[in-house]
Amino acid sequence: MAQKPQCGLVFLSKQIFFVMNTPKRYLITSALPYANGPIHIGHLAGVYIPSDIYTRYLRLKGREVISICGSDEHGVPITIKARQEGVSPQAIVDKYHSIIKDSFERFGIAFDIYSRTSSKMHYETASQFFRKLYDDGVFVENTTQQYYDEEVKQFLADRYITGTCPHCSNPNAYGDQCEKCGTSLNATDLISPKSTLSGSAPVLKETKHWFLPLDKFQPFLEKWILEEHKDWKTNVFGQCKSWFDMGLQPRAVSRDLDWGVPVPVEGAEGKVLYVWFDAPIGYISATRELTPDWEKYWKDSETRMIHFIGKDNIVFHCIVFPAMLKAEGSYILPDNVPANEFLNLEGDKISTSRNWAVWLHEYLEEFPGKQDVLRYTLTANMPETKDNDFTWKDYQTRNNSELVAILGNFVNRAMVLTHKYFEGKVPNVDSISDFDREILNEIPKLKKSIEENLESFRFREALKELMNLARLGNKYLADTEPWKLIKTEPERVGTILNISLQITANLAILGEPFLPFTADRLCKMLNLTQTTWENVGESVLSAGHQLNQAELLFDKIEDETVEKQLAKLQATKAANESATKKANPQKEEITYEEFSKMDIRTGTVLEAEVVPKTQKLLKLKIDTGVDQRTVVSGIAEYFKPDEVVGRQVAILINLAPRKIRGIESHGMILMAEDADGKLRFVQPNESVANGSEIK
Ligand code: B3M
Ligand code: ZN
Repeated sequence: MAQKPQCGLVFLSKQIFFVMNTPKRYLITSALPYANGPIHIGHLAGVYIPSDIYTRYLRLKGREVISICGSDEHGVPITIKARQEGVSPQAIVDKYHSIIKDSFERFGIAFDIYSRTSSKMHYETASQFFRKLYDDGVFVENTTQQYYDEEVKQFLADRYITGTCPHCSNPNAYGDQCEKCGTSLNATDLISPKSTLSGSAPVLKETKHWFLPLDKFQPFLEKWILEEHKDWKTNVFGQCKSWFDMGLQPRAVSRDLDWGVPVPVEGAEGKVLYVWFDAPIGYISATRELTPDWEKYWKDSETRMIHFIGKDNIVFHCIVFPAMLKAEGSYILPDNVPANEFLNLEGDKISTSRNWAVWLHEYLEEFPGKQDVLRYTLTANMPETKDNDFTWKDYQTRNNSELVAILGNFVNRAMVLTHKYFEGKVPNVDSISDFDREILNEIPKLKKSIEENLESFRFREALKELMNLARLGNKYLADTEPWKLIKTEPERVGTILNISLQITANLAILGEPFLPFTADRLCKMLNLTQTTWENVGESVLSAGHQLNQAELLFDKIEDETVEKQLAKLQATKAANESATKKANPQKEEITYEEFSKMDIRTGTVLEAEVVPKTQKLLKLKIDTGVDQRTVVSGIAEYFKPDEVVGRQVAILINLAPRKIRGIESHGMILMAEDADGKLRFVQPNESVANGSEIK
């Protein structure tokens, strides 16, 4: 099992050296996203941005590190989606695996491999892993009563069944887990269970499964976590402790499903590995695909394994998977599992089913070249210790007030002034003033603070320190005002700009884990190739070094951009609401003859005014193509007069005239009324001659 790298105190000649046995190598895993939908900002803030920052940081430090991820392609979430879309599970995972993989690549998430659990390598690896535990007698074979849906003739596992959580009373807990309190469940734990396939109350039916006896692993797991990993994040440590307090229960690691890795045991036809047994093994199979040296990552105690996940996956990565690895006997265990909490969107929980999300693949299309703006905003708001919220207003503010005004502004001034006064060459340092020294001394301090924060998975703090370096640069230029000295003290200006360019170069190196696209552009502008963590300091660029052309790193995001995104979300909300509202039942049937009596035409509104002393009525003058006539219409709550003048409408012209508030109304405008009573015009999709007959 992995020995934690110990801080050794070595007393040598009265000096104390901290000898931190830096791990020989790192194995970074990121939760395998279910291939039943695209990636959204909640996934990014919870798992993939922290994982990517940490991995990039280790690479910059020259550490040996691999970053593993891939699509989680089994399990009931996939088969439910397939059933919804009327296609095969394979079609679903093929579709979303490529969308997810492509969007990660375009967003700069730099995995070493992004694999998938429907791969042959995974089937082989997962089957071997299960078989080893089976042959070693680790599993408890048990025939138990499982919930069965008699209407669809299917056992109900995981998300095929829902009910009330016995621990937190969440009414929408699943058969394997309650997402609200995180507790892992057996379907039979649910109160008033219901099939999500037919909606019916399921019956209990006998079936055989293999159970991982987590109860037997509790003493080991408690010692391993509660004594040896007190350094784990409070939210993680606390969840694990609560499960220990409840007492771990045996968990079935097989399912009666036709989609998944078949249970490699005689007499197990129709049974597959439980997705949460199979998926974490996906980390291993992906590593096997990546390198023939995979065992040095998974079986060498000098490797430090870190799992990046969301809080709903803590039980599987801190309890179930470590028990599996311990039982198998040849694997290391995770050294840390820095799970993040959840990100909400505009104050509401992100939801795939309600389409309440900012989808990564859509963001990349709508905001080309702005990957780092989203990376920056999500890191600044990362839900590291508690749920947090993403708003488009904050996205705009972070971009305009921080990226543009602080980072972009400083870099641009340093670059432009050097081109203006020194032909784009790094100037010589003349003499260093006390103030210069004060500024330069801040660089190693900020570097150290960024390091310490990243080593402790405090990404928000680390990012703040990076921006403090940009603030330092801005302050330095504002206080020294080189533009005022160029005529009288050009050597002083040279020193000021040299120091400003060293700060810029440090921003390029230190910023790479957080803002890789910006760092790349900065390096190109600076013509900087040496960018390891050790290069950070006060003389990254030598005097005389030729810079490339300057360009603006960020541009302002206007209010219209935010309004467009908010309108998109409002439309989603409206669609959700109307989808959940039932339409009125059909009216009594009529014959074609009865319908053909109605004379419906296209017309154009010529004039409109509110009927005095009413809230709902507009008096309209309409050109029906047959004549011009007055119609009184109850649409004033939804449309102002100037919004309807000139609009083409559908009008029933042979309706008997009626007096409304003393006005004779000749006809009726056809409107669509939604479940909330809101009215919308029914109109031709392109303008046609007035009087055209609607049939
Ligand atoms: N597919 C992600 C989720 O629960 C799950 C992670 C598997 S990591 C092995 O949304
Ligand atoms: Zn619960």
